Amino acid sequence: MYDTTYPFALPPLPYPTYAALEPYISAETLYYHYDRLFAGYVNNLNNMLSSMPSYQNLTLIQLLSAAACLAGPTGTRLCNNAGGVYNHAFYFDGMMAVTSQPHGQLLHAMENQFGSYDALRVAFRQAALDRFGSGWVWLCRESNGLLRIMTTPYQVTLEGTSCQPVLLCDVWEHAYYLQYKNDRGAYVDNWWNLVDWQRAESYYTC
Ligand code: MN3
Repeated sequence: MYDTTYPFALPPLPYPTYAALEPYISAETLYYHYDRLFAGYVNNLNNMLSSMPSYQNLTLIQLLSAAACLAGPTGTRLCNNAGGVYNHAFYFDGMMAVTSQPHGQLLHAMENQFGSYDALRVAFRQAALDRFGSGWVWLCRESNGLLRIMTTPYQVTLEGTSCQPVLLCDVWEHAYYLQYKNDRGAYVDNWWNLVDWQRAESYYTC
């Protein structure tokens, strides 16, 4: 949905059922996260743009750039809502109901830079725990081809940076609290079972 324009539509759930990601993400968590939180960002963005006709022909990616140039509360709201839609779309698209393993050039890069896939997960988990409050943990590719783990607060994206997103984990409490309570680390550890490595590889190599 990154290249679509106003009015934005909530994409169909990219899994067969709300229970498809269990036991790693419960049906209740997924339902509230997708149908309430993600849908809420889509609705808020559409409501905001309904009175901003000059922005209605911009894609989601273009809106993020435009938001960065808009000063004041309107820029902040546009950044929060467009970022919330972009980040949730990337997060949900990046998971699937079948467990797979990293492979190809992405696995090779992980092993070269971090020593192993396991070592990368340790570093990623630490980054997730170090992200104070609400935010996101990214595995991204720098312009020189190197992998990097980054975190962003609130609904900040990587647009405007030199990093190409490869993987994205939502570490806002709403992503795990119903099931994991305050144990963000356990949620992140289990989240790896849901990563769509085919998609991650395609983002890494594109
Ligand atoms: Mn979320």
